Amino acid sequence: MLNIKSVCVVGLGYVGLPSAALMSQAGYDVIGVDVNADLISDLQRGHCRIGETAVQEIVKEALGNGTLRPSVEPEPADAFFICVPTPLTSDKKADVSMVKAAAMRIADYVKPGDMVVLESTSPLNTTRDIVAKALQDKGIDPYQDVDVCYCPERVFPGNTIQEILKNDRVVGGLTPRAAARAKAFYESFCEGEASMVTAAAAEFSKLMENTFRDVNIALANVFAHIAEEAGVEISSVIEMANRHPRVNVHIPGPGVGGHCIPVDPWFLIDAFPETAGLLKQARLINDGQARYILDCVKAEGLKPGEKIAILGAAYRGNIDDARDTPTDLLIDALSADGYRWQTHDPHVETVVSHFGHDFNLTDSLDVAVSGASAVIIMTDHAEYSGLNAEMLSAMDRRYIYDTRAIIDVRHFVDAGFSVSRLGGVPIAPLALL
Ligand code: SAJ
Repeated sequence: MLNIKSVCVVGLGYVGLPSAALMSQAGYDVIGVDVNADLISDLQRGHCRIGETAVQEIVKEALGNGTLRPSVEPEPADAFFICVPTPLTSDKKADVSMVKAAAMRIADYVKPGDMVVLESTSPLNTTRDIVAKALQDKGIDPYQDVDVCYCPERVFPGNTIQEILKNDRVVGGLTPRAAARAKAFYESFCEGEASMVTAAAAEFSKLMENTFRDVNIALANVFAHIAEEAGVEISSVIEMANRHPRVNVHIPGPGVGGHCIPVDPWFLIDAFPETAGLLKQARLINDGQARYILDCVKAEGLKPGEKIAILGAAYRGNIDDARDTPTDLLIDALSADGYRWQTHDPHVETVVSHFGHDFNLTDSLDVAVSGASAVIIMTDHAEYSGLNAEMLSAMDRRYIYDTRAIIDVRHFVDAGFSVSRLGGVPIAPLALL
């Protein structure tokens, strides 16, 4: 039934490239395709742009032994995988143009008996209305001639290889035969179990997973605001609440970044505007965190023109990924209110602002904090949990806002700093003795 020896993976980003390398490691003959000619020539020279060591190792091995061949042009294969981005347009709609372009490109190479799988996070019915349609337009019947599926990735950046190998998957077929074939394929190189559903159910499942997280993070952020108003420190309360066997309050923070969670709920909000009010509210709460934090900092008496040191450009801790980082929203708010800023990150080398701002990125903590009137900790990098007063001695004024609750508050208060923390500062003893 599987009948797959060669595969063509279109889109060699954070998901496509490691997936292609794992398929080649499992014995498939893989051609990896990307429209970015620079990326392809880097790969042809054996250079992998993804920083994760495990990804680098496996990609280099696959390139080295010739089982993964990078190219700007697709080739005939037994199975095709589309792993291209689906960003948001400026009016918060799904931009599926890259899925459409990829589907049209591979349609020239697909022959009867092949399998075509969409992995990109997509609005409901994209597999049917865009991928299957592109095949149909070339005279291929997507229900009879080939097997068409939607199979979303569930990768957590920073642990990509293990996540691809171990996580269960949802395989959504346009037909039961297509779902069964995709299940057999994924289970041939992944340890997780693949559940068979319709393509639309798999598309919905992916959007539901990330929306669940966004709404729960928004709830935690609202709890943090309430805690501040009520004068109760949030983290100890969350810890207590989570001892209930059916409660899992998430962690409040500076907002939600990354390429998926701040994006995917909009696919549902756009398609179901009347029904998805809660989802929109959650999005606005999470995107409003940066402004909320800056207003707290301003309430400490900081004047426009003063310098703020931002610690962290990555969207979460210990990764070099700064896509859709909440730091960009903070910088936009700082810029609107006339502050100066410098951003420190030990992992991130480059970052692109949605608003056209310069992050003023440095990997020197001294440079970042020198002359600053405030430090705002945005990312939970391990390096920041070890901060001490001496490391911030170049500041002009001793004030820290910790959005991630990771610094040793007692140490800084004893050293003469004033410290704010999202959800309140735990100065009083937590337990009643
Ligand atoms: N965050 C909080 N509080 C929390 C958890 C996260 O503020 O309690 C923030 C993080 O700091 C970060 C953002 O949310 O800015 C998103 O981070 P994340 O840890 O939720 O995960 P991502 O975006 O790196 O990966 C998510 C994962 N999806 C889910 O956990 C449902 C991953 O499995 C998906 O594969 C990935 O999105 C994706 O590609 O869709």
